[in-house]
Order: sequence, then C-alpha cells, then structure tokens
Amino acid sequence: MSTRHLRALCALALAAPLMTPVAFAQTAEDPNEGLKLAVDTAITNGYQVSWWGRSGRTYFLQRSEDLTGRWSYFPLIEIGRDAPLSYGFVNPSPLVFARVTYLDQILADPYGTDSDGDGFSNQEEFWFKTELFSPDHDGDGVVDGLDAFPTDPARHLFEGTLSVTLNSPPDALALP
Ligand SMILES: [Ca+2]
Ligand SMILES: [Ca+2]
Repeated sequence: MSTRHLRALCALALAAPLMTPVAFAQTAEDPNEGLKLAVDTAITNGYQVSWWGRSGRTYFLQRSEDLTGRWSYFPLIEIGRDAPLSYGFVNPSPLVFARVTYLDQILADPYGTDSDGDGFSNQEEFWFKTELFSPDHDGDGVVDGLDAFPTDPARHLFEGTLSVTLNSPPDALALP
C-alpha cells in the first residue's frame, strides 16, 4: 500500500443555484486556493470548477448532488503546475456541489496507477464508478479488483454461464 496521503484541498462546496457567473482569477494566495464552482452560461446546465494548481500535487475532482452518501469522481486527474486549473461539466440537476482532493506528489502515470492497491487502475475505478482510495468500495470484504460486482455489497461472485459465439470466419468453432 502506498504511503501517499490523500488530502482535501479545502472543505469548500458550493450550491450552484446560489451562484452567478464569475471571472476566474485564482492565485496561490487565494483562500482555499481559489476554488470556485460557477455556472457556465454558454452551455445548457453547464458548470465550471476552477482552482489554483500547486506544483507537486496531483488533483482529483469530486461531485455530490445532495451532500449525503458518497462523493463520486469526475473522470479527471490533473497535475499542478503553479497555474489555474479548470474543468467544465454538464449537470442536469439544479443542485450540485464540487470539491477537490489531492496527493502531495505527482503521479507519473496518473490514470494507470492503482492508488489503493485493489487491482483496479485509477482509470478503471472511473469506469466502474468505484472509490480511488478505498480498496473495497462496497465494503463486502472483497477488494474491487476481485469483486465481480464492486458496487453491490450483496454479491461478489459471477454465477451465470459464460458463452462465446464466433462470427468470423463463418465456419469458426469455439473449442471446448
Ligand atoms: Ca485502485
Ligand atoms: Ca467489494
């Protein structure tokens, strides 16, 4: 398991309906490193999150629509380069919250890295909608990479029958 620690950039979370479009002007000195969530008036249901990306940090962006339950990840990992970072997204719900977390180091292969050692790379965690920094997302005692249903605590084994049909060439046969 890695000795890296995931830290919250800040506890800031803003409700979209309370905001108006703002100009982004993050700096390293801004409170909360300038984290802002704003309506993007150019896109229907569009929003934009921006913050100051400090050099030496790897950032992860999360969202919640009601602040209850688990925060989900945007499929995004950003490397800080002492410059503003931003991410635009569409959210049909009238309420959305965003937060940024970070590692205090740069990941050389941020999407290919398995940050929690569960057998899923960070990219695969995005695909399966599992937690990047918790090896057993659904808490059923089976790590995500070995769990056939990593988001369903009621099951972890595939109990169906797998079959293979070969279509090309036309006379292909599946060997037993
Ligand atoms: Ca993982
Ligand atoms: Ca599990």
